[in-house]
Amino acid sequence: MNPAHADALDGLRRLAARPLPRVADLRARARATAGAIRLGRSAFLDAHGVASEFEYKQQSMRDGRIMYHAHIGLNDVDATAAALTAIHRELAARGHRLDRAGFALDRRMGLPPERRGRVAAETGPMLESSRDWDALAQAAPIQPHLGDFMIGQPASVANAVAALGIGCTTIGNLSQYFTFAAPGWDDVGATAAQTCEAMLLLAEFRERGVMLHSYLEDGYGALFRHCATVAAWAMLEHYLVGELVGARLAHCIGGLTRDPLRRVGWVVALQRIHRGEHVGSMIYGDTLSFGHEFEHNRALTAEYLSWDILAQLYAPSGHAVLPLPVTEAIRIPSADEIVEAQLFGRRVEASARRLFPHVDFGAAEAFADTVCRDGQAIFERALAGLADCGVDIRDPLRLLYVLKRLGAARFEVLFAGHLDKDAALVTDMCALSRDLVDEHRDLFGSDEMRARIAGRRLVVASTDVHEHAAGALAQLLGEAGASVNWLGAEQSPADIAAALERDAADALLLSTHNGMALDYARQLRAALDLAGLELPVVIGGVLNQKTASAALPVPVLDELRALGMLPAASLPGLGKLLEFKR
Ligand code: B12
Repeated sequence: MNPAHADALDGLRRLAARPLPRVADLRARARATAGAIRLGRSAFLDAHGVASEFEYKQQSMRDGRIMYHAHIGLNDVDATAAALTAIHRELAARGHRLDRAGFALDRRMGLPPERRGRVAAETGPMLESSRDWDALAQAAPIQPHLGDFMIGQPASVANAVAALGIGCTTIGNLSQYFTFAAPGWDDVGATAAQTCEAMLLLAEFRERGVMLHSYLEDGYGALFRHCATVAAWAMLEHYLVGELVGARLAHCIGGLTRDPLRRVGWVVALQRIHRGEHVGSMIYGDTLSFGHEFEHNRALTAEYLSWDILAQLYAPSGHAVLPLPVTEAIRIPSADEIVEAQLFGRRVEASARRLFPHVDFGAAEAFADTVCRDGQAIFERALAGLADCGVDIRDPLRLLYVLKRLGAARFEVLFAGHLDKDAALVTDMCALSRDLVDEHRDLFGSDEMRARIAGRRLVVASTDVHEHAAGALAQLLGEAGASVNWLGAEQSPADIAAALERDAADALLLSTHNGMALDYARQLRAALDLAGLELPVVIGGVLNQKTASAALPVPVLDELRALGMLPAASLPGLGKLLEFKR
């Protein structure tokens, strides 16, 4: 057995024994909390006379109606509520409606209120009073979807209670539990217990149509190399939530799936994984393929959205579709950009309905066959392997804890390693990272670049969950002869300063994406100064910042330069920025 394998199994045995709260106590507490909650009524539920979004989705599936989703999160709740009202008004004026809105909240919402003030502000609104929560459900008859920094974070239970109170009946996001760190918080046991208790709370409202949302590509789905492992993971979540917790699970996928036939294939595969009972939340638009050219982005939307609509005509699953605004690769969208995308989407629906009778779904079915077959084998191997290591696989809290600590890479090595040998279906995200490295290998291998960086001690890290650019950069620099210390994703300013104090470096290369570039850079500069550390800091990614004076995050390149940082627009641009004193 290879040493990495043996290590991982040893690690599992240790995790199996770590003391955790009893699920029976968490379930009793969830039941008591449920007893004290009055399920709210959103303006949407009242407008459509339904008890829950689940009921509305079933009705829409029967009527052959395509439902629409928009993801929204301006800098504060008033701007976000005003945007909802405007979107509803603009669409209604043309005879359309938006069925649901997902709120991209500020990441600090995942923390207990008393911990929120210490960390960098990020894109999206904060909800700090019941008035703020109500605004999301009453600004317009658009059903609220709360799936960011809710369940899966240290404040899971309180946020789930608030969401139920405003009539939000689809609440997430189990996948974020496995990958999204709450800034400055590292108590995995406490987050696991909060996540488990919040899921048990939703289970108490299952018969009233409440669903737990999980966006697979927010989680390990963005890190697994093989599509079959993503399918196995969906089976594991279905087992954990459906069988062990007793809640209704609504899966979402799509943001990192570029191949339209795979997008249809996943709708079919998830229905099989949920044994024909799946009512999905939304199919996320193909965000990964978006660039800075708006015409290119519109054409992309026409392509992926056609197939997402065809999938709902072919195998209705209740998933709402998401026409992405053209600004997807640049920043969070404005209300006007959302309206433009939604109207564009209705145009695409008309042509998809005409195309439908002539479309062959064979390739999509074949994709579903393969990932479900191979996924089932991985799923069974995982449960058996975990049980062999003493993990109680009937304990949802134990599974949450162990699987988060194990991580995506070790899970795939332990239970899906065989897939590396054959040309299994590699995920589109994994293929993109691999292609990025291939595309830049010659440049980083050039004499000029090697002369510049060979032998240099370089620290590479990401400030948030976005790790593919930084990961590719770390690999390219290592191959070009640098000694690379890859810290990974979700690194706080304090983590970075501590790593640099532990191991001296010649430069720091940071990737950031969440609209906190300036706040983060200021905190990092302070931490480096405090530790007396002086080194070049190159920073790339989405270099903007949420501010109180604007509704959308603003670019901050000049401000970063004023802090002595070196903003980088792309990988090739790195060479010129790295000047080392001999
Ligand atoms: C993939 C992705 C995700 C994945 C990340 C998977 C993973 N584990 O890495 C998932 C789905 C998990 C995700 C989550 C979120 N995301 Co995201 N994500 C994207 C997406 C679609 C692509 C980014 C990407 O990986 N591209 C591929 C890599 C290889 O390229 P790149 O990162 O663009 O980097 C290039 C350059 O910038 C440069 N570069 C980047 N870093 C560095 C560093 C250095 C030193 C150098 C030299 C160069 C360099 O080189 C690369 C190649 O050219 C973008 C939209 C887009 N199309 O760009 C949104 C986007 C970045 N995400 C966004 C947001 C807001 C989030 C969330 C907060 C949403 C939410 N509310 O949950 C969460 C983050 C939560 C957290 N814990 O941090 C926003 C940022 C908005 C803003 N700042 O204004 C974007 C722009 C989408 C949007 N319009 O809303 N996301």
